[in-house]
Amino acid sequence: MSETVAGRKIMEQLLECNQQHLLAFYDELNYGKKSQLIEQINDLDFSAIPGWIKNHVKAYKVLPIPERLDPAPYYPARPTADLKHKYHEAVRCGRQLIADGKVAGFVVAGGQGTRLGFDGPKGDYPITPIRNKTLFRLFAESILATGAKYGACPPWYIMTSPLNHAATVEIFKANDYYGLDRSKVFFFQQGTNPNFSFDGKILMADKGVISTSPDGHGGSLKALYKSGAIDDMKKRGIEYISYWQVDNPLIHVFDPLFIGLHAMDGAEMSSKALIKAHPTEKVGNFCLVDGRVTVIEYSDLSDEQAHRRNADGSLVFELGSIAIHIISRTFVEKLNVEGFALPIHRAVKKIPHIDQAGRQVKPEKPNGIKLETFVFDALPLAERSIILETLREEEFAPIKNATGDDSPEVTRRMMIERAANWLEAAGVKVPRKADGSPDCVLEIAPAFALNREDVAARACDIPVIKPGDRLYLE
Ligand code: UD2
Repeated sequence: MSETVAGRKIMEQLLECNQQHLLAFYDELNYGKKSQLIEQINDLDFSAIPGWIKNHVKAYKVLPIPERLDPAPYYPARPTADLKHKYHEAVRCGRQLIADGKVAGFVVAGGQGTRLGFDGPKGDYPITPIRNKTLFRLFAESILATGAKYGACPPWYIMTSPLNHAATVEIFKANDYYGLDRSKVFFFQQGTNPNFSFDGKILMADKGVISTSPDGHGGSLKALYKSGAIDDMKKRGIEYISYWQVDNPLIHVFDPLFIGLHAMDGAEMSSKALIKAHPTEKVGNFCLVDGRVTVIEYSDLSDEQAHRRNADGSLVFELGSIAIHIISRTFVEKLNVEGFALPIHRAVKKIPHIDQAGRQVKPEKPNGIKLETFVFDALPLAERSIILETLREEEFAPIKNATGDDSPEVTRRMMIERAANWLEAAGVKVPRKADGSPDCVLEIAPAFALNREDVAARACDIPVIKPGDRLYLE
């Protein structure tokens, strides 16, 4: 291997980073496996590896928390009197942008979903309360319904990772793309980072395979560009990217108000936020640092900061990040053309690998480090960024765990509750139990309504609901 010029260069790079063990079993590999391993090694970012090992693997360099943190300003979920006109205009603007084909959907679906314990891409998880539609189907139907409502069906970009790319594409094919025009569905894979042992060695998954993990949802900002998705958007005239996570079925995939406020304010990357349920809720906190919107992890906020209150009793840092964004296409282009790097976050994990003798090891306790970047860390890079408050019951019920908090059971309950709220707002009587929860199972298909206003417009199509009924509206 070291006899060719290319081989010598690889050896030198590995030696410089102290990673020559990656070739320990090279001579035992067949030709195909040898070239796959060399390809993987060539993909490693040798300029970054020494810094990662020093700052994030062997030691943990805590990112400095700025001395001065201010609460980030935001648009409230319900407009104050002075904002009513602006919200009205923003909705009009957002609707026009969707109708003009300027907005694309973008879901990040490259994660492993280990906590849910579901075998397969999370987007294939069946979730709706009556029809058991999967997350992917629900999003696809929402996109189709948007097309029907505004006369222009937005394209959909789906980020996968090497862990689930083939399976995801197969699911779409098997479901005939859920009725979407397949030329408007664009899959691309995010990048990966190597996994490290605590002593700074890259782990091997097998004799010819480096152990890697997806590079975090922050990797989407590079992958959008590298994959050609941004070029594709440009050709289609897309200006705004509506970003959401695969685990949240309550998402309003294209919210005219949010899109309109972002566009009217000339923002580059914007976010939706929730008022936190309690001071130390485990979500990122929207703060203002040097005038720029920044998300500070819950674990990085001091106890005093987390509990600090305003005179009216509200929390000073009350806004939690829920991973819903509008991103201007030109912002992603600018970041990539200028060259950018997001801060690295480390996660201590159990990582299966082979040992020095080539034996498979399935660790019982954490044995290594995965490195990721987070998409919200791009917010301070934006010249302008707005935040719009949304309501938990209206738009946030992620599926993270098999049971308990953020489980499918809770999500389904919230889907029924939201449907009940929308129906009641339209004047429909919904039977409720003594504890206030709906005494019926409800599912509103996106084709019937995308939001409460759509329900109101179709109130006369809704039958009388009796206790114990199961009602599917489509
Ligand atoms: C994330 C946020 C948290 C809150 C929450 C809302 C972080 C660190 N925290 O928590 O503040 O907003 O979401 O639900 O992000 N994904 C990829 N590639 C990756 C990793 C993740 O596509 O390499 C996708 C994944 O498929 C999912 C989303 O990103 O759609 C969130 O991933 P997660 O479940 O790891 O995020 P979580 O729960 O730590």
